[in-house]
Amino acid sequence: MAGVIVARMRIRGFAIASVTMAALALTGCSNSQESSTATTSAAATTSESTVAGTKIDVMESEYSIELSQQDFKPGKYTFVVMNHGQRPHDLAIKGPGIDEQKSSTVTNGETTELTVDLEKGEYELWCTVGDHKDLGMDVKITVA
Ligand SMILES: [Cu+2]
Repeated sequence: MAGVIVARMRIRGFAIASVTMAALALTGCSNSQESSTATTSAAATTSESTVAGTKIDVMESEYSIELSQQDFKPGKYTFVVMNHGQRPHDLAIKGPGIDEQKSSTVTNGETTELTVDLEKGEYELWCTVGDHKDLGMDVKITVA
């Protein structure tokens, strides 16, 4: 019997805690917190486009992908893709924890960024435009 009572008290205590947290969350959204919340998200967006984590320069042209770094440790990386070629290119990546992510497509002289979290393992980076991958825009990196 005592066990049942303790269980009920725990459930009730949990319910109260949940309601309190929900109320706090609501208050936070609708009150003076709003401006600081907006500021925080704006700052996060800015730092992301400024380059989150380790910056890797990626030179793309017909038909190759060159990385400024070959050794990778687990962590956050931003691939800054520069199109030095004449045709449009992009950068896609897949590997542990990443099904497939890709940057926007850029034309000659343009840059685009792709931020990812790399885990230990092997990743493939390639260009998804046309048959560029088969033509040589395909590299593999190992995160160790
Ligand atoms: Cu390409």
